[in-house]
Amino acid sequence: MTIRRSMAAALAAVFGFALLLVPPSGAVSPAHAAPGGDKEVVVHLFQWRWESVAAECESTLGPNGFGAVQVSPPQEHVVLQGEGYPWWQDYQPVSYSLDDTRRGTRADFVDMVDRCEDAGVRIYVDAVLNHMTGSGSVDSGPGSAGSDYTKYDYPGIYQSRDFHDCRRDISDWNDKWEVQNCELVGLSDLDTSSEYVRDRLAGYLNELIGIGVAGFRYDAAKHVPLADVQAINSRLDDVDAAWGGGRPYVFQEVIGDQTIAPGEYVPAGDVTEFQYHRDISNAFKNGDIAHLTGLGGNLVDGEQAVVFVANHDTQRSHPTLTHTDGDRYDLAQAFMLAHPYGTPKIMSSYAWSGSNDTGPPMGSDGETRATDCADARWVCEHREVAGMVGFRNAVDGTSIGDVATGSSGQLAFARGDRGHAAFNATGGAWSRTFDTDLPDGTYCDVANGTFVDGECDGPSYTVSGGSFSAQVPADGAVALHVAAQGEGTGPGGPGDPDEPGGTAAVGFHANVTTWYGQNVLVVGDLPQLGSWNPDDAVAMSSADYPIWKTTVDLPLDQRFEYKFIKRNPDGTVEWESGGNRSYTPSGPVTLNDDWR
Ligand code: ARE
Repeated sequence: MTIRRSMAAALAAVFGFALLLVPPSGAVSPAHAAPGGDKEVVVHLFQWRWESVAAECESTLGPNGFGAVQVSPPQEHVVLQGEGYPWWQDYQPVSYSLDDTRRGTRADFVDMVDRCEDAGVRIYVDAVLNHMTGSGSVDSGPGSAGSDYTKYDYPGIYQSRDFHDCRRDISDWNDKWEVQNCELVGLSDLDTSSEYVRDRLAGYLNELIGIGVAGFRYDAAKHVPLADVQAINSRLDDVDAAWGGGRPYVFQEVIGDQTIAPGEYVPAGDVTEFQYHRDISNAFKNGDIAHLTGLGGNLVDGEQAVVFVANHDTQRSHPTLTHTDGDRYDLAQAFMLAHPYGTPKIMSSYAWSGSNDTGPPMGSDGETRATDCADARWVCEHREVAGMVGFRNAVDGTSIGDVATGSSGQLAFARGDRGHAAFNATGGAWSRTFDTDLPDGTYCDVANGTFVDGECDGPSYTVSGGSFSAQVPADGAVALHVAAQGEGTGPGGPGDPDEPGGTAAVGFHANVTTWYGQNVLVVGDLPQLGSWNPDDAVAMSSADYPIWKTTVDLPLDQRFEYKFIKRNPDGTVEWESGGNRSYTPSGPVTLNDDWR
């Protein structure tokens, strides 16, 4: 860790970035565990039924290397028929019974934990510790498992004395005492300083650990004093031997503000980093990403931060960039997976229109439907970035290396000699040759496909002599890593059924004398060669000056025309003389030319 930190500092000095942060090391502190070893990516399958989560672990999450699923709160909750069964019923516990929630039974839950474990995927439970029910339209039972209750009275669990005395809404958010002792949106606020309440909460969490749950999101953690969170943590059992038997992973929902900073809760576990969410969402929304290698300086140390582009609250309250933004949003989630900072949490949403209270697809009794990703009501955006999860896992332990930028919306970086990714938050393709430390070879583009069991269903790119040429799609990315090598079958790849001829790697070697500051590019009639637009021409490497080199994958058996151009430092372009050059590749080839 010390070595990585000093490398990061050196790079920061070279590139002038404010701060380069590195991913968690997997070390276990006495207070809490680090996220899932070398598989740290979390996906929030918001409101998914237990059996649907299990199926997703088997079909998608395990094979693609996801580390964990955050599941919606598994405990008896209020049932608000009169309000159309809103999604937020879950955040009003009635009891800690797992018997019946809108997402399934206790048996379904246990089966999910087992099946996900078999697929190598941990379950993190969204745990509501701060409060019980509110006094909305329905303030008495029964709850989803049939329990009677009224606000401040939950028979057999809590009675009035177990709640804080400030029985009104938080009104002054600048007053920490109020934030922690009064009621968050009118929810009965548990007195977590009480030994009984602490035991009761820990009992619930330990039952989950006993089932095989490996970690928790503590909902509304900043409304529980730090000492109380730590007292609850100290009562927790170690997790299942399948997960190494150490402390459960704890991350706390702390929305930092002027009263409580997320860093305050680091002693009790990781914390959600909302400033990251704001910075990244805005940067991608505005197409202003070229500076993002260094992020900002005001973030919690990356080893303690859980990061996200959007979560289930922000997609409703601050929808800067959400699944409704399509490719640009997917691109931001892909970037988060490629960048070393924090523990990434991918959002997986359901679609809704109208009220933000609208619950997930459900039956007339409010029971949530099984997820079907082919049904547009389930967005399943985690599948759009599934290939990038392997990238995250493969580059673990490396820092950001070579950085390349084009316009302010374009950024590419190496992750040591293990990965290289390019992001293009503009409306046009970004063609260029990237210097890379990746070893020579053919790589699966995991930004546009997945790599499972040695099969690449995306395009592929060839790294040769320390560089690769790519056309990064508009609002898209290209990402290569050492654990995903081989020919792809995706668009542009040789095995693509839509492109029976496939492609061939065409090397351009041009002998060109230039003066200092000039660059040489190749441009031609194919989109891969910029369609004769000098702005989209493919840059060439001067590493073997005066021979300028690049390699581009071009369609097999298709004639193309091309020329070389020189670009001056002021942006003006000089074309070589004479007619267009042309070639028809029937396999990999190197074209040796002299500037005219
Ligand atoms: C519902 C109704 C309310 C009603 C209440 C009780 O909407 O009108 O009064 O029930 O009957 C979710 C929903 C709420 C819902 C609640 C319970 O979002 O609408 O209330 O469930 O059913 C603060 C907290 C933070 C919290 C956000 C929402 O600090 O912890 O508010 N986020 C978590 C979850 C939510 C969940 C809860 C907590 C409650 O992620 O999904 O609420 O369990 C500034 C402050 C932040 C503050 C933020 C928003 O940024 O710094 O601290 O966040 O504003 O107010």
